[in-house]
Amino acid sequence: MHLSDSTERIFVAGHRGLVGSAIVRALKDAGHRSILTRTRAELDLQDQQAVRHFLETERPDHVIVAAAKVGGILANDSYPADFLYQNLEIQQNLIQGAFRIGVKRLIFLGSTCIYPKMAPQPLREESLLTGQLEPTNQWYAIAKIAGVKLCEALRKQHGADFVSLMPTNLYGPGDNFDLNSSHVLPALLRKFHEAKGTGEPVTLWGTGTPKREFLYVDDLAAAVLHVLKTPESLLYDAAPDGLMNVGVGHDLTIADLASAVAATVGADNEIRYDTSKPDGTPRKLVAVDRLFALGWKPEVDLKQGLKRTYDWYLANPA
Ligand code: GFB
Repeated sequence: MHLSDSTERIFVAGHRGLVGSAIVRALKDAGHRSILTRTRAELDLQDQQAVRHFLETERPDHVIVAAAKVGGILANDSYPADFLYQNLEIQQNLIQGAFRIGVKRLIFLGSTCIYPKMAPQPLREESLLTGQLEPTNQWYAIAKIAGVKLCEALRKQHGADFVSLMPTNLYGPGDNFDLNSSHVLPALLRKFHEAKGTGEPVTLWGTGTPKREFLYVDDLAAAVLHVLKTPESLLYDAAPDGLMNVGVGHDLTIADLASAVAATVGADNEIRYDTSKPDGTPRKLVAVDRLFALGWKPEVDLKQGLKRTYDWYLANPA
């Protein structure tokens, strides 16, 4: 059942991450005061007994699964076992645990890399499991597909109101700027910032030709809140299988992203490409008709979002 009252208890798993922290901000801004959070030291989400105990004791009305092992293309490719196993454990403990205590609604967050590498663009929810995955992130994708299917199965078998949101590539304040494990956008902000005024070239990975779609994380948080408040009949009319993409509806090449980042930072360094690094999937623009039909729209364009993220980076040196 949807969120209808600001006193309902909402557990945001992963509240210190890019996504979870934005969701907590959005909930607080909307006047919600019963927001439950636990740090990793307080609650190990890979520990099934601990998660069950926490949920049975705290009895949240709603659960948002924003906790996950995430990273950019190189991290995904380098630590396949971690990405597969940790995500399976975290999501299974939370989804099954939430089901056992009968939460009103659960929102499971994943990523658009669940769709086949060569699926028609824009990627529709119906393309799930119609082809081969992108090899660099198939491990993470398989875990997330299992989560989507567990939510769908619990709904089919038991009528659980569990829904899955698949955001496109996210960025914003609180992002990871570590060059080995980050996604492309924070990596480029850091690379151009550090190269600015040095006359040194900036080296990008791959060929610069893949296209990506970027969603500002506060827009995702607004989408989560919007879905949390949408009555069941409307929600499952728009998404009969309980799966919904979240994106902006347009993408750009990594080379064009680099130009936009350079302009934000005020850098004019030469750009080089290290083609020994992977390109990943050529394109993964998502179809957002389902969520748009429910009345949500993104508000922060790439220029504004880059500026806000760069300002955050400057104010929060690593
Ligand atoms: O954001 P990113 O790491 O992940 O890379 P994916 C996107 C594109 O940017 C790739 C290129 O073509 C990279 O080769 N790129 C260029 C760079 N320079 C850099 C750089 O300095 N750092 C990084 N990280 N990339 C991830 C998945 O895929 O996207 C995850 O691995 C998840 O599972 C996430 O789905 C949203 O967009 O390729």
